[in-house]
Amino acid sequence: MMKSAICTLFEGNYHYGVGALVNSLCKVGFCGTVFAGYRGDLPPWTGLLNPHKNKEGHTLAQVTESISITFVPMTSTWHLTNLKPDLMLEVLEKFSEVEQIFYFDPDIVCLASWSFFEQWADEGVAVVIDGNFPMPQKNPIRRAWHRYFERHGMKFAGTANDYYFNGGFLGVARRDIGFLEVWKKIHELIEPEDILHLPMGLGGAAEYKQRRAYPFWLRDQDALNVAADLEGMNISPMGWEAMGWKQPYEFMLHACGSPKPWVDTVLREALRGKTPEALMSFRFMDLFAGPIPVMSPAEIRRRKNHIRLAGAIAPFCGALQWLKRNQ
Ligand SMILES: [Mn+2]
Repeated sequence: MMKSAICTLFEGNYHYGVGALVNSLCKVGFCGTVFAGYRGDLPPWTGLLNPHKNKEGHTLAQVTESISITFVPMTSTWHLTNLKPDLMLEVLEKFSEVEQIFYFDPDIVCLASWSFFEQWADEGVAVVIDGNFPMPQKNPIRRAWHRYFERHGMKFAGTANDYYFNGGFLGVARRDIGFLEVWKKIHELIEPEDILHLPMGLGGAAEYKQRRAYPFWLRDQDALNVAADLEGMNISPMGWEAMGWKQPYEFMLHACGSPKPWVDTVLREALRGKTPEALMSFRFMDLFAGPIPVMSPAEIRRRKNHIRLAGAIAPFCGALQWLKRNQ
């Protein structure tokens, strides 16, 4: 029996997403531990799960008989998104019985049965193609990566073809641990760029770094793509359907845009003509219910009504906005 473990990273109101992710894992048949790296406060719902401390002082919460969460405080000053390989490697090093390690962003929920994910990571490093696909080998940004990392002795083999992968999910078998080590190494090699502690979009960095033309604009995701293109890497890619960005919606749903499904601003946006993403929103709402009661049933009903109303008025508000713009 293969044993897998899961990692996620969160702070602030992303705890809603962690709750939905764990609830989805309960539904698809995952058994084991979710290692939730965090900064700041523990989720308010932790208290409902009889939490206790382990010998390292980490808080442990039992969700069901087969799923528990270990909350791991992250001490690095880097932005949490850059700590994915660190947390995954830490779990593999500490728990020799773990054969596969997965990372999910806290804005992702799982839909496919857990055995599907285990088979996937068994094929190679499980990754999903991003919206920025394609990125051919001679793409100038990819070529800038080649030049930068070849100076550090890395050898590119075009393993990633013209794919560009999303950094929100990956699954790695212990056999492919070298992928995580090199991903971490790539982070260390771009640390002199002084961007790893900055928020998404690199606000606070030099102006030219706050644009896609800058080769490390998306940091951990760019670093992941550098790793995937190196000689000897074994990757197993899936297309957009795996993130729920096109049909069939049967693998994961990744609410990568903003606002996140737990932020109740759909009505305000509908007034500006934006139609809510009904499929994502309703699925997340259902997953807020349990086993972890991330939101009360009354709150979920209220939010669903906001989504319905927003969906109904958005086309009309959009038409008014259009008329106003084209007077
Ligand atoms: Mn995400």
